[in-house]
Amino acid sequence: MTAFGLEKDSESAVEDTCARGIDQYRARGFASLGVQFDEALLAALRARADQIMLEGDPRYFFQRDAPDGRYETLPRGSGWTGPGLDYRKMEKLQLDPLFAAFIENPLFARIAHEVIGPAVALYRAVLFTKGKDGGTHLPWHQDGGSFWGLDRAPVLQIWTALDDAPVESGCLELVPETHLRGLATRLGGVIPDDVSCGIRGELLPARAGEVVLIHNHAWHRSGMNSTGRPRRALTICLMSAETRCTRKKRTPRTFQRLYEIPRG
Ligand SMILES: O=C(O)CCC(=O)C(=O)O
Repeated sequence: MTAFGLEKDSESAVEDTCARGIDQYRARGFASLGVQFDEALLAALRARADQIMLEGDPRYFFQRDAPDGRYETLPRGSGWTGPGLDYRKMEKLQLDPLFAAFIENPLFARIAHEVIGPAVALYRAVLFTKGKDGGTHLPWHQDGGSFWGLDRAPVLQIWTALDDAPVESGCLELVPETHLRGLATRLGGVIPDDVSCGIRGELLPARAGEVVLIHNHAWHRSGMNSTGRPRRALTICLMSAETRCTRKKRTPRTFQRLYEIPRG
């Protein structure tokens, strides 16, 4: 294990994994890099995620599961509503020192520099949880569009399973090559039923510590969890540090720089 809990592979093996993964991500819209982090680190991240959900903290964004597991009935705008492990989404995890150190790991830095370039910023760091009681169905969606309020489209998300995520836990499902078609709607987000038309994708069960690269425009979704165990995953969205927030009604957001390359 390394300081970042990376599984220790030779430098050339890491390079091969990244190169193959990035090629596949570019061609298909997603790619698994296999298990990259060890259990001690994952256990610490899971414990911290649970602690944040149980204690609450106004700096983070929280969204609790829908009582009936339906995306349409998700509570919106309520934030943290008391201790519980059934928050399906928790954002701004870059504010937590443990998650912040994890996000800065050298594997993610290498991928970000290769895909985006030397100047990288973070759009969001989100924990998606499917609680032991089932979680919420997440419909087909794309992560972008005018709703995101940016002057250019981010294209790279790095998803890491903190628990095993077998098919029955509501694993990721993605439709290959959909990232090549751009956005289904100008607004982005959920893909209307008359556009997705009952399409099925590729199920991507993952083991704890597995890393998946996801193009923001790749159609993806995830189902309910029937394992009786939580299924947590951290996803970070990265973009060029030149990206600007276009929102007008509130102060434009600024974005944290990551993976800065020392000068000289
Ligand atoms: O983990 C999930 O179920 C959803 C992940 C997702 O939608 C994302 O990373 O953008």
